Amino acid sequence: LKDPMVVCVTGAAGQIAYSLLPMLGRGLALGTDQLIDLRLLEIPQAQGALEGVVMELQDCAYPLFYKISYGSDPAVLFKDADLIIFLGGFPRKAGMERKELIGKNCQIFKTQGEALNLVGKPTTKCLVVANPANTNCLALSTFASRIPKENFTALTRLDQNRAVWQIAARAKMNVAHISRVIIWGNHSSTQYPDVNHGQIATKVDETITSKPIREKIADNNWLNGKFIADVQQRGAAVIKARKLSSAMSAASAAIDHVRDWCLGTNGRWVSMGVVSDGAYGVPPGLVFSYPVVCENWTWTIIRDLTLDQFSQEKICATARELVEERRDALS
Ligand code: NAX
Repeated sequence: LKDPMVVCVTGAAGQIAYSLLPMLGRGLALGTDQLIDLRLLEIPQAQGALEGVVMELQDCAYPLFYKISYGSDPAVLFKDADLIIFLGGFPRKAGMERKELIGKNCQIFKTQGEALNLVGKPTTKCLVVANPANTNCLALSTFASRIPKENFTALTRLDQNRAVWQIAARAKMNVAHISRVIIWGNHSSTQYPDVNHGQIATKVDETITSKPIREKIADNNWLNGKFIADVQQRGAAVIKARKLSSAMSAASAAIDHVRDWCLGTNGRWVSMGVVSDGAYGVPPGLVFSYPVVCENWTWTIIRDLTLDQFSQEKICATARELVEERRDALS
């Protein structure tokens, strides 16, 4: 077994955490040989519920959880962390404006960013799930300026997984056959699920060949219309049906994101919110979802893809929304 990594999860008494922690304990994110020094952060009012979660984790008796601690002070729990998964945030209340939600969450990420700046390491890696995920991630990295910007990522893998499922179902294939589906931009309804570079693997006489998604699914009206809208609105559809927001799928996507970042994608493309260096005309500094490949805790943007006008407009629109969010968050 490898020496323990310090992994902190915020919002640890919430519903995503309840699905995520068992997957972490079973080694699905960092490998089944990686010991974990687990730290759980919650607000003071949720410490009672958190104690219950800790009791259950103890009762799961995961051998990989070498130590479990919890509390409400980020300056204690973030100390020397190797990985922090940020699930904790201020929820959207009925009648609340997006701007107000951004303001409240940015305050949380400012406080946590300042704590991280004091006690984190230059190698601490961060995944932000709490919404607005891209802009929270930007606020966090802004206030933890001692830590390289490349160490901060936001979750758009759930959107990718949703898109891949829709394509697989339409093509009557397994999700494993689908590759290179991209989520561009913000984890919001302006995100752009793009299949123009996507492939579907088909077995012909024992040989596997890949065909463009647009060849296999010839219905352009569906691909450019309902497919995009359904992926963008999937979170709302789950809330409508479940009366609760996505939790199991969000936890699973967060685990996928960490596993791929840590253990590598082996050339597979995945989508992650990462700091823009201006690639594809996106304003530098925004946390923007791009197609990337990963290896040993580094990510590299897939460059030089040809974008048609439809894609360029969609990417511009989601970048514009992120510019507005940045203004609301940091002004
Ligand atoms: P819950 O409300 O069940 O849990 C959030 C927890 O965070 C609560 O227990 C709360 O006490 C805690 N919390 C609040 N402020 C905190 C702080 N300052 N420090 C530490 N903990 C704090 O929400 P849940 O369903 O678990 O969702 C968590 C976040 O993920 C939400 O912001 C949600 O909007 C976001 N999501 C993001 C997704 C993505 O793909 N990026 C998809 C799923 C989800 O909607």
